[in-house]
Amino acid sequence: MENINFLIVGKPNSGKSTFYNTLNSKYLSPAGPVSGLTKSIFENTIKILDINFTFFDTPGLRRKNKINDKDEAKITFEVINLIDKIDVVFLLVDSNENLTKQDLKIAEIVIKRKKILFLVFNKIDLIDDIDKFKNDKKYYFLESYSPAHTINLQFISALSIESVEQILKKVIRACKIKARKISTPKLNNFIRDLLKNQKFPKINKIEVKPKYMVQTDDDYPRFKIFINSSKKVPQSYKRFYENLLRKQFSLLGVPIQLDFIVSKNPYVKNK
Ligand SMILES: Nc1nc2c(ncn2[C@@H]2O[C@H](COP(=O)(O)OP(=O)(O)OP(=O)(O)O)[C@@H](O)[C@H]2O)c(=O)[nH]1
Ligand SMILES: [Mg+2]
Repeated sequence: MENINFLIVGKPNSGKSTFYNTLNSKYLSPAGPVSGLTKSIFENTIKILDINFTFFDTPGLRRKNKINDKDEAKITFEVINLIDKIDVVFLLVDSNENLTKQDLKIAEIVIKRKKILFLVFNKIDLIDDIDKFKNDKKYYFLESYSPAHTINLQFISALSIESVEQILKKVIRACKIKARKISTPKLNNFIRDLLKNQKFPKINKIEVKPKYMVQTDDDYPRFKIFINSSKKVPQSYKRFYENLLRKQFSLLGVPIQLDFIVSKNPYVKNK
């Protein structure tokens, strides 16, 4: 891993340009209290921790129905397209404001495109009880946000980051997890142990068990799992299996995908 493309997005005034300048240790992108200050995409590459990081600062993203300017519509389109070309997205939110539907929509786009997502609560210096705030957010996400294990939560004050390297180390770790290849024997040992100790959810009164599993060649952890059923598995089964897999192989903070392959005839063994 030599290069990491790192995109900063979020609503206007969430602190993107401030964060961008802190990452670059240089005032490259004008920042200030006026909402909508950044009008174009800024880009800069620097070597940190032996990796070429290319940071992108972007104009604040607003809801479609609030945009009536052609230039803003065009740049919003460009920012969303940029997601395809990058490795990591830092989605900044102002800790003093509630998470909006717009924020969640951006998160959804990033997750769908199988990119690493950090949901970043910025301006944490303005919060009274920081520990309570962090715990509340962590609890909320684990309880109420189904892709919680796909994303990374981060709390910062872009104005005064103690250690940029510490944040970038987390990014590098997530990139490494995303690039992991788990051998077929390891995956099938996992299945063997599961079958010994685990009850599986039933579909039409039949316990649906995995029979064989492989990782694909994709650039993120994606698995094919052959099961003893001819029925399509429901979301709840996917989540159940995904949690076991993430736990076993420490696949946290990265997108993964499970493709269940149903047997045409469940009584015939798949190889
Ligand atoms: N207290 C505090 N203020 C911050 C922090 N980060 C940014 N700000 C302030 O928030 C305001 C907006 O910061 P910007 O970095 O310009 O925000 P932006 O997201 O780039 O805004 P747009 O370009 O308009 O989308 C500025 O007045 C910053 O000084 C922070 O961590 N703490
Ligand atoms: Mg800005």
